[in-house]
Amino acid sequence: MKSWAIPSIPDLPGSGLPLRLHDTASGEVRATDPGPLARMYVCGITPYDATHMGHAFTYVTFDLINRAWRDAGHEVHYVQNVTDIDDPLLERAVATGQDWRAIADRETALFREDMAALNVIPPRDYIGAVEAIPSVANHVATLQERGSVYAVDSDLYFRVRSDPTFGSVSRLDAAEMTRIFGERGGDPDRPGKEDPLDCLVWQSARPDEPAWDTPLGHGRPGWHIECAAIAVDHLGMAIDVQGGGTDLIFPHHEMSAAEAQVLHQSHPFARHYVHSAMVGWQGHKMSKSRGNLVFVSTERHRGVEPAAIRLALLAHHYRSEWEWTAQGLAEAQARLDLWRAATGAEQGPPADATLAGMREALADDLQAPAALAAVDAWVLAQQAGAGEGSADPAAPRLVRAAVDALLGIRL
Ligand code: 5CA
Ligand code: ZN
Repeated sequence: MKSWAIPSIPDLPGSGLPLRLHDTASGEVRATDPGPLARMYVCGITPYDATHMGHAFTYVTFDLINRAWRDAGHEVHYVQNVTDIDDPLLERAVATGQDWRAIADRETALFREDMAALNVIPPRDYIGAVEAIPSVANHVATLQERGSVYAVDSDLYFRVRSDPTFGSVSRLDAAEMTRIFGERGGDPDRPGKEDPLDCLVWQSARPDEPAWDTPLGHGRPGWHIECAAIAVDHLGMAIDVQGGGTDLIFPHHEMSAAEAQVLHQSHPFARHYVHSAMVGWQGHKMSKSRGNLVFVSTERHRGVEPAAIRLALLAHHYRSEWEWTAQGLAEAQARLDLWRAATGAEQGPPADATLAGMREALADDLQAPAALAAVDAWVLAQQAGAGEGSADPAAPRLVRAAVDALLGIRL
């Protein structure tokens, strides 16, 4: 699939620090240790509605990882999917009388626009579920050869316990997994399953639903195998980061890791499982199914600057839950104006320590609020005319470049 335009990223003097990130599977903040090429897979949207602030928070979080690795001298191979065929999309098509493909195309186009406006570095490979169907079918056939697949009626299920490490991403017990599985698109109670947690890898064609011809028969892929297939095809195993929001920890990331590990007979699928917290609005998690949404595009179209939206998102650490508010956006706009004025000045206090402080904050599990505080401190000092004697004409430019390269905010 077409991705979106690559933003220019200014070069900074020196180099960023090794990035430490929280890993859901170990429950610890640990150093990432990518080679020259860092490899990251982040779960993409299901395009049946527009990008909301929760999505934006998640993709900006992983954009910070991308930028921190680049600053530390790594190249980044970033892959993202689009779930352009799945139940919610078909349900929306039926409810609104539109063609499911038209909805997916339109919402994916809007997502690209939103991401470009938010200055998010695009994935190198942006892959739709539909275009991945031949590969998914191949991988399911391999799982069959490994004895990890069985049929229920004419649908195919993956035996999750064929991965001896199943459960190690979410670290939930079986009862907890079964409960959550039922709530998040799974079918623990379907008669004929060997284990309630086994997950669908291939669904045979249903009347009035789209289906594709493959060696597995006429049908469509299950959700988890889509991401497992796309990730291993483009990145291989032991990728540096598998990412998404916390709502994907179980079942999605548990299942796709298990499938990839059985496919490749190796462990782990990912060295870090990184999850961003849920953004709420008016007391509830923002979700398409609940309908309590603030869309990036609606805000843009009413004249809100995308950089202010991004700065409002960055005011929160990626692992704390928070609520989108008009006040948070207004504060971000005010901060942006202040930063612009200060970095537009002809001189300012030396900024080497500011750059170092931003790098330290981001390398420490993406402490974006602390990185913003480091910029705020320089801006305040600049405005107060601090250190007039030692004022540096290159400092405002350096702060502007650091804010652009590391935070993705163009002043
Ligand atoms: N297509 C699947 C992933 S393969 C999917 O979950 N799509 S989605 O459109 O529902 O969500 C896209 C991304 O946004 C996921 O990483 C999800 O975890 C994240 N996300 C969804 N809602 C929120 C929210 N309220 N706050 C933060 N992130 C969210
Ligand atoms: Zn996914």
